[in-house]
Amino acid sequence: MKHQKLKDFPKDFFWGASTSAYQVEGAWNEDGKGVSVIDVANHVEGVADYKIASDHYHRYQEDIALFAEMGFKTYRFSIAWTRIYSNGDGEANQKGIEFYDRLINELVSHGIEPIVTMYHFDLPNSLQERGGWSNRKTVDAFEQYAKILFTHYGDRVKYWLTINEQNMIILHGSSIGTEATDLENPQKDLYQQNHHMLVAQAKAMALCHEMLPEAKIGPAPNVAPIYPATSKPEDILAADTYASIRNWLYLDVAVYGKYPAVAWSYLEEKGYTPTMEDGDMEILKQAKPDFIAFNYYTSQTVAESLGDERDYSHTGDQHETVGEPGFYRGSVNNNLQRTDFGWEIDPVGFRTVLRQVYDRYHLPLIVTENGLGAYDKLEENDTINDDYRIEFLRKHIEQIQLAITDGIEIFGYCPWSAIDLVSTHQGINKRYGFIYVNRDEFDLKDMRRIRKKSFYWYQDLIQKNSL
Ligand code: BGP
Repeated sequence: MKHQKLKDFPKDFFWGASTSAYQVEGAWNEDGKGVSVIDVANHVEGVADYKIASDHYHRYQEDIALFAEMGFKTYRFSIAWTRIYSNGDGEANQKGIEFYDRLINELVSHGIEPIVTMYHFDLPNSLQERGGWSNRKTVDAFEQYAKILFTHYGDRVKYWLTINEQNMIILHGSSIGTEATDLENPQKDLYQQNHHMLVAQAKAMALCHEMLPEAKIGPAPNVAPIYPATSKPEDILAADTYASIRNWLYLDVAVYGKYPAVAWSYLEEKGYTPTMEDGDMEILKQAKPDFIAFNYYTSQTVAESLGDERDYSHTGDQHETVGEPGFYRGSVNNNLQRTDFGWEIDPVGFRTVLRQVYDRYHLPLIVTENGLGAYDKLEENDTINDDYRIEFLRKHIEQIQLAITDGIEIFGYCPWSAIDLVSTHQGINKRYGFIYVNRDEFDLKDMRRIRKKSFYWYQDLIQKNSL
């Protein structure tokens, strides 16, 4: 649909950016922080681990001053569960609580609205040793953790995100650090974990509304539009199947408190249906998110299943194997260009998915991740000419404006990432930030912060509230 006239971005649009605790903070064992599954996961050889990361734990004031200089209206970050409860539950760690108090105060003093992700991949390892999300008790631990966050920060934090990319934790958990504990039947175990996370999320949403009537809370999955490889009806059906398994399962339960029919029949067919306790469906039904946050990087394309291992496709370098015999076959989309790291670039798919999510749930949307991982080069006079990142963001922001003109309610955009940080699989040299951090994979150099060209571009855009 080509509009003759575009609608403006709303006046109070939340322009900002995102990070997550383990990727940016460092200080992995300081001030009583416990060990998370990320700290103990086997790191990919040849790339940085998360021990120092961008040292934001010690430099948050300098970093937030730069965010304010860019004009951020909001900043989306995550709280490390292991700073609040070293072991995931039990006794709280005062120094961890105080760190986020200082960080939130710093944001508020600059007029930046904090958006807090409660859990971004870094499950406390002590909980993992007790079965992690396979153990129903982890639901209680999450509820206790949610309660302490709402108690301490609820006076200043109005926007909460429950679990970052729960769908990626379930579909690609081994590359994130969440493993199945039942090795005999790992997939069934993962869907049991998934159910526990959905219950934990529902309890946290209900608790948030009870404790903080003014606050808003929502889920934060990774959502991708799923394209059929051709217009063949069988391919279209396969795309619909995969969309239900990859996207809608997570959001339908969060919003409507019920598993979508197609994903549920997949779980039945595979023998993966989770065990539920009495009352679980009521818990899921009673909890309601106030908005939907989601991360968008790219679309995915699938075709009719061939019924065997030919169905598996490795899309780019995304550590994501797509395809499942009997259901759908992973496919490559030749209409799209790719990033340095092989991820397909699809701005138009962004508009499509904004429409799909809004039309399915009728809730306001905020984009909590979107961005380009690239090899940036520090040039003379401390310049980083990341025109490719500007181009990527510009094309995606154009699509947001088109979606707003389509009538979609979008209240914010927080690209990944506010500042360079350590990527989930590919180290620090896969950079996403508006601010360069002067370190390499293993040489920490001086860690100084340098404004990239995209910093000034984004600053100008925010100031004008327009492209
Ligand atoms: C998302 C995660 C982020 C971030 C991002 C980029 O899935 O929520 O934590 O890592 O992807 O991915 P990567 O770091 O692998 O490039």
